[in-house]
Amino acid sequence: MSLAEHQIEVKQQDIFRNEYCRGCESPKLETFLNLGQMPAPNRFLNRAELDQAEPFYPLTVELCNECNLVQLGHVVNPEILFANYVYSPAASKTMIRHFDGLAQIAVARSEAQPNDLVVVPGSNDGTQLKPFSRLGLRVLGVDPAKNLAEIANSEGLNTQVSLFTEEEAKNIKDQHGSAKLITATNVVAHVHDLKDFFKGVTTLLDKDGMFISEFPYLPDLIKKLEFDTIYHEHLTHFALAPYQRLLATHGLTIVDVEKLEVHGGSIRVFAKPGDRQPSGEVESLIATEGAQGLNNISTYQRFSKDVYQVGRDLRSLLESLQDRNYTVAGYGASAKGNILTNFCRLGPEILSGIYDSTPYKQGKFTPGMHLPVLSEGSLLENQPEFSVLFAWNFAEEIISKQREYRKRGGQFIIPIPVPSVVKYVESNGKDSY
Ligand code: DWN
Repeated sequence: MSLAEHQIEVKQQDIFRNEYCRGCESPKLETFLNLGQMPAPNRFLNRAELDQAEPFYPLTVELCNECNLVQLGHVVNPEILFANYVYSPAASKTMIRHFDGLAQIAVARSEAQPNDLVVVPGSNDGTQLKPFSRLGLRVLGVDPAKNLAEIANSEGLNTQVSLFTEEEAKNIKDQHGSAKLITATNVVAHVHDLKDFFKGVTTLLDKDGMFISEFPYLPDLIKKLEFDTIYHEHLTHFALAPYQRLLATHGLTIVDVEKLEVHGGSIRVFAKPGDRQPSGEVESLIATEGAQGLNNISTYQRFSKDVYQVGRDLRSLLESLQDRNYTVAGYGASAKGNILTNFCRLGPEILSGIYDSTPYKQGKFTPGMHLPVLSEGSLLENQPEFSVLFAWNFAEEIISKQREYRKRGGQFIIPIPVPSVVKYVESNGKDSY
């Protein structure tokens, strides 16, 4: 079946063209990258669905020439993307540790007291709620994914099934009072109607409360060519300057910012209602962004050229291994992996399958390329000579965990920014690479 035959006519209500900047509402949007037609990145298929047509959506990226916000050119209906959601941060010890640390810092910085309310939009399966609950706060999760909210509620982590909107914020405030703390990690980038979202934040947040948000940091994406993190769930890719401007329109001041390693480089932004003095870190990060040319379309045009080169380099590396009759698999059936495999057309003729720890994904097939998702446990049984790390953000955790695979000769490949076989040294029992 050709790709064209494969793609069903996308229904009008499933996608629309983003005509105005979702930060400043300017119409001056300029497309700088086109990743082609892409399936929803987390829409894994059962075997019975493989011969059914599959929706693909245009994936283009634009720069607002007014406020320099980077955003997708099309919005896919969030119902399609998030109603039954398979991403769970609990799949990684790295993320569990990360959210424990966030809770400690958030409580310290907001001076939240036991029994104060913390609300977590995009609370997923409750992994982010647990540490706040252990610290004695009243927790409330808000997430549109019914399947994930059920997991959180089954563990006594109060979660409502909805998007976080101004209306929901009013209902929450009526029922639970104002929130001392609102934390949104890997959420703000997923929201189309940011005005409604931030009206919700300012409605619900206590006048002396704190709003803490975390998201992948655009300068890292550009610098490390992390184009596989561009997909329909991520409507916006924030640098600090346009984010500061967006929050200011809602009466929120960014008082501090922290750079993070997670997800290929993120930032943690601390904001409070009203006029406040930003820290020196806020000012210096914004100055650095200007120096990196993030307000200049030529920076993004160069990025786009580099993206296509990386795609070609990855495909030719894998084809060269295939020509030498090596078996090559993928490791980590991540959303970004589904972007890479579709962008580079890496189908079952190149990859033998993708190993993954997520029970829900195992036995299914990846969107678009229909690669079988295999259990992590079967890696040693099958012992592919090479495994492409599509979960490169967890490279250390995965490479350390798969010591026996490596001892038997298995090698990992990091796909971006330079597709390469990972060379690691074992010294005094510790692997480093
Ligand atoms: O913003 C988002 C980021 C935070 O997470 C979401 N919109 C979607 C999601 O993106 P992703 O699917 O690329 O996320 P991950 O967590 O990077 O995906 C990692 C994949 O690797 C998961 O399917 C789990 C798997 N994994 C594994 O098989 N063995 C992960 C670890 C740590 C492992 O040891």
